[in-house]
Amino acid sequence: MIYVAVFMSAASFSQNQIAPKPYGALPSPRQLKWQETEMYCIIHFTPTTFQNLEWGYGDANPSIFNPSNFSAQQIVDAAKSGGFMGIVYVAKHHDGFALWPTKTTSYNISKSPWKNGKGDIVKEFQIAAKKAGLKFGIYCSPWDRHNPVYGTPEYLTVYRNQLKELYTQYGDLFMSWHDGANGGDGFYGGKKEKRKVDQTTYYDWKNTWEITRKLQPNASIFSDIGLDVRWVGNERGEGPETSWSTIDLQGIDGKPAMPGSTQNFNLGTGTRGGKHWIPFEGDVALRPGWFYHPEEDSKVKKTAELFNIYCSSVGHGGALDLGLSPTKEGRLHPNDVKALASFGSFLKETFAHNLVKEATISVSNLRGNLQKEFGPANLIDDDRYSYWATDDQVHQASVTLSFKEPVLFSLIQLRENIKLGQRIDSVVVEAFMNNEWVKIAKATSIGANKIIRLTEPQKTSQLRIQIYAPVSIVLSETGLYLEPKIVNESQAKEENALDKYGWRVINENGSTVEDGFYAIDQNETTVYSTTQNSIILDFGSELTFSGLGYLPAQDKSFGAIEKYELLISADAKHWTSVKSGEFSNIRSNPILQRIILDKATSARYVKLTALQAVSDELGKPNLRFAEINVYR
Ligand code: FUL
Repeated sequence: MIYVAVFMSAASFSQNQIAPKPYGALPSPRQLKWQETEMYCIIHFTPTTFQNLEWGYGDANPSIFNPSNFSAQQIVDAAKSGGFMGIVYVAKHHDGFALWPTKTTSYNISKSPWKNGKGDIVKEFQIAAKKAGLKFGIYCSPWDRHNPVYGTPEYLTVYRNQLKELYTQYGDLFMSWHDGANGGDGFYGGKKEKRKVDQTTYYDWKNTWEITRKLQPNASIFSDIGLDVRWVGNERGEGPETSWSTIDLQGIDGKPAMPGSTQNFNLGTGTRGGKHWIPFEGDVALRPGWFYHPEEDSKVKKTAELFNIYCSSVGHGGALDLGLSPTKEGRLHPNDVKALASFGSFLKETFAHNLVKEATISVSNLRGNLQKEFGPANLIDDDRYSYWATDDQVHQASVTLSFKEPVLFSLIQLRENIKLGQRIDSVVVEAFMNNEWVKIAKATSIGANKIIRLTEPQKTSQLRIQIYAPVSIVLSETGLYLEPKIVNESQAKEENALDKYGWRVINENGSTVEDGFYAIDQNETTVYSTTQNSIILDFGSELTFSGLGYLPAQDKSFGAIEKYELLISADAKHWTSVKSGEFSNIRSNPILQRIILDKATSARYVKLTALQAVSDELGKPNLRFAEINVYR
């Protein structure tokens, strides 16, 4: 008996002299590099910019692509001023127009008048990124609404050849970005039809991504399910508080999980102990849409909003991918440049001074008693791979920070050394106040980075972090910061929107729909839900207007109109159609949609009808409106 005990403690003693064994799924070296990048920008600048659309149909004449004053450097430098470390350029969007002189399709930049057909925008971004010291990545849309062979096996060869060109002519890429939006209406060489593809098989991703691995081994592959980086499930850039870097993926209808056909209920949260290491990217545009629209000049996100997004993307263990949209001129609008620079200096100011560096740090357990290898000094050395660790048998431990003078803080930052896996289940943060320990925050899924943002700054001279894990604890960095106050950032209002006094929502027989009010109450959080496939507004008397704004419900995308028809009437009986079209990308990014009429019109009644809408899980077609605006 005694012998066994001695033997065991000798065994654990020696185990604790060396690094803890890794736990669960682990990141690859490629993913570690991606994780360190933390913030990058994705740039949409294609003929779609010149059409003022979000999704080009694939029919734009290449002659419209002719920026008058393009500067990749202006755009990249603005991204850099925002603290971003890389850029991803959309070399081909869904409209199928290649922004580099490709051999794979004649629908490319050499057919545009820009630089007399000798230009190469991908090259210009690559060079500008290099000059600014930023990483470079590429997005090449699998869906191609122009290509006549899209939907046939021949297209896969075209797409793979496009990737091969992009992988061999533009240096080392840090990301290869693949979109999940796929198959549907398009120009397709003039056929103008709908082409459906089976996303689980059509792109043969397994072999397609072999090309990426072979030609760009350092490029992290992003798609809605990975391979290296997963989509977070929304285009607001927000990851939930609990967001594990590990995940188990499930396909739809019993098919294997593939881009565009994966259950996305756990894309945000991941899976604790999941089989794959695939952290999330939060993608969101600096403006409401991914492409530049002059009418959104006053809707550029400001520092407060960007910092919220930062905290729930980078601060929830993912990365922030911010969409930038150059104007037709080929530069970022001054409002965007200003927003990026202000955000960048806010971040610098916020994280300039880590208060923990002033603290005495004590820990409740120290692995093998080895100060240098596993001691708490590693928690403040700005090295995300050095760490404090506990003995193998200690799965619950605390770090206590003691300050000479009370400190004021509002952000608590923690990092694990993810080379050893995502080990920590949760943490509880306590402050010593009025002679007792008071719980002030808790968190789960620490991973590469966790920012706990307090609702109010707290002041204390002692702070304790209780940590819980199923294995020995490995914590790499601890930070305490005070978020500076942001002043003078007003929220932009919809310009040109008419006053809605006296309006009502009616049904086909003219009677008032009581809760229709929610669609015209100037409140974007209240929702009017209807089983009808239209909303009808009665202005009370004839009104002259030039367009209509439609904001779908913001909580979930179901009930959003994907294809619409707008009609007007003088008597709510006889209707005239004034415009129809698609609300591109509304499923993923349910932002305000504007229908601008070719010329102003007058009517007492207006009807917005859904020709196609996003149905809910049960296939119900309810339409859900957050707000309708009408423009003068
Ligand atoms: C989406 C696309 O459909 C959008 O147009 C945009 O490119 C965004 C980044 O990804 O899914």
